[in-house]
Parts: sequence; structure tokens; C-alpha cells
Amino acid sequence: MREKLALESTKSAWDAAISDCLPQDIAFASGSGWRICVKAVTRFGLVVSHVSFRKSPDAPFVLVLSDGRFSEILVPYNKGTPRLMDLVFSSFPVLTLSADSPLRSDCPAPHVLLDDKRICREVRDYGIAVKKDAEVRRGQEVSFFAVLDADNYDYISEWIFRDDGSIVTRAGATGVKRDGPEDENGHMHNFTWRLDFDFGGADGDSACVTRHIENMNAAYSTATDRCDLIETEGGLQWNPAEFNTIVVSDSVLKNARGRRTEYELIPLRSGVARHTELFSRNDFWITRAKPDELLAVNLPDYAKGEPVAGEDIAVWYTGSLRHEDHMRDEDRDAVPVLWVGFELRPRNLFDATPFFGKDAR
Ligand SMILES: [Cu+2]
Repeated sequence: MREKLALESTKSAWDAAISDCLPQDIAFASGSGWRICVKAVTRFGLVVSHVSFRKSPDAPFVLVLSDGRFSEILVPYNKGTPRLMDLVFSSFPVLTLSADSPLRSDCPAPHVLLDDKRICREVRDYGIAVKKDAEVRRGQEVSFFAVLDADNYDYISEWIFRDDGSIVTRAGATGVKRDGPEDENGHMHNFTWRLDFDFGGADGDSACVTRHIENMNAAYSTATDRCDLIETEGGLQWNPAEFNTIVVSDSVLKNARGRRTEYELIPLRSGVARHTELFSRNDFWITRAKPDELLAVNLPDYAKGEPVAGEDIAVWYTGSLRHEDHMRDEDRDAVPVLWVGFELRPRNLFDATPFFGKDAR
């Protein structure tokens, strides 16, 4: 229902938002598109802002995120020390990328270098988006990445925006081990992202945590799915048996079927990391979004119990990579990239399967 989606980012709001970053207008063959502002920022790496999506050329842009970025990279070693917090202890620069050679460059043509060659943009086919036997649609996406030069390590921050309204965000760790080629010291890389949701506008956002509850006492196990409203600021732990996700909704946005439009944060992870640092005791945190609250290490202080239902909220998510004790020879010269991240997937933004079936346009 177009009227209810009329919380379009107005031209003046867009102009104000992009005054300090590089606006990107992405139009896909499907007719959908993104407006995204990108910037390479010392300490934070790639920062995306004013992220808006429209599902067709004549639909309004719907604001999803006002700001998305790393808020900490905690690197505790298995021996207990060192325990590096790369965003608060340091102010690492963003690396300059190169375009010179197809296989030896960060960002060869037809990729595009942006922001003094510190951000790489690529538009690409991501394979099968949806298929019903012989009827199939392949998807398109645009990727942006920048690399933080964290001493011996290089941290890749990548944001991928797809034509179906979904976003894939991931962090990659590569570079040289701290104590060189013979380094046998296992450690974790814990990446915490801060997502300032301004879904359909800054105010009126709510989050719930989805839970899949399996009843093993039935003769044939039964299950229920639900989403529990998060009413006050605080942290939540990801339970793999419950398939927890965080669903963010806006108080006004609905699709043409009258169903509430939402975005769902789906973890893409291989384990659960817990460390001494208090902010690492939870995988998700929900707080009121405040522009001066950007560092995850402060989360126990930020989360004071203020109401977060129907407010301007920030969602914080931590995913972890593990470099185990004892060296792999594949890591001897430089550690090949390991990735961790999450997906943001729309629910009831479209009225039916996007760009597919008899009503596809
Ligand atoms: Cu490592």
C-alpha cells in the first residue's frame, strides 16, 4: 500500500545525510534499487549511512539504516593475554586499495574505487535468487568493502546490498599473525557491529527476538515459532537450538496486504564466543540510538534499561572468528581470509516473492 510506505527519504533529508559521504544510487535490472552513502573512516573502516531501498522504480525509497559500522574488534588470546580492543586502543587507518592487475589487486576493473581508493564497489550476479523447477530468477547485488590496517592484521568490512532488499554484512580477517610465521597462539576475532535502524524514519521502531521452541515430549516432536518483544535496553544471547534472530519493525510501515513490514537480522556464524569483557557476554544488544554511543565496549553502560519499544533503536551484533592454537602451514606467510557476519532480510516489504511468478514486473 503505497500511501503507508510514504515515509520516503525526502530529497532534503537525503541531501543533508550525504553531505559528509559518497552517495551511491544503485538501480538493478529488476527495477529495484538502493540509495546508500559510503565513507572510509579511520578507526571504523567502511561506514554505510542513509541506507534506503525501493522495490520498483515508482515505489518510494524506504529508509532502513541511518548508520552501520564496526563498533569493536576484540581479540583475546587463548593464554589470557594480550587482549586487544582494536577500536578503542587504536585508531587504525583505512588502507589504499589497488586496481592494477586482475589477480593481484584488491579492486580490479570492472570494480570501481571510491573515496581516495579506500572503498571498492562491485555490481555482480549472486546466483539463483529463487527457483520453481524450470522457472528461475538470478539475483544481482552491489558490494562495498574497505580494509582497516590493524597493525599486522587487515580487517575487511564488506556490505552487500541485493536486489530483493536483503543486506549481507561480513567481516574478514587476514594478514600476518602477531608473532610471525611460527606463531602458535590461538585467539579470537570478535567483530561487533552497530546498526542504527531508522526504519521508515528514525522513530517508532521496535525489536523482537524470534524463538523456535521444539517440544521433544510429544510422540513426534512438535514446534512453535514466536517473536518476543524487547521492551527495555539490554543484551540477549543467541541460542542455536532456538534459531534466534532479531526482527525490527516500524510502527507505520505495512505492505499492500496490510502486514507489518520488518527487517530480520539473521546470524551467519559457526560458534558462540564468551570472554571476560562484559559486552562480549551477549551476542545481541538493543539500545536507544544515540549518536555519541558508538563503542561496544561501553554497552553495559549504554544499556540502562530505557524503553526500546517504538523508539529510535540501535541493534548491536557480535560474530566471532577463531584462529586455533598451533599453526596451519597455510597461515605461515599470511592468514587467508576467514569471514563472519549476518544477513538483514526483509519481511512483508514486498507483497509476494520478488520479481517472480505471474505478477512479476
Ligand atoms: Cu587471527
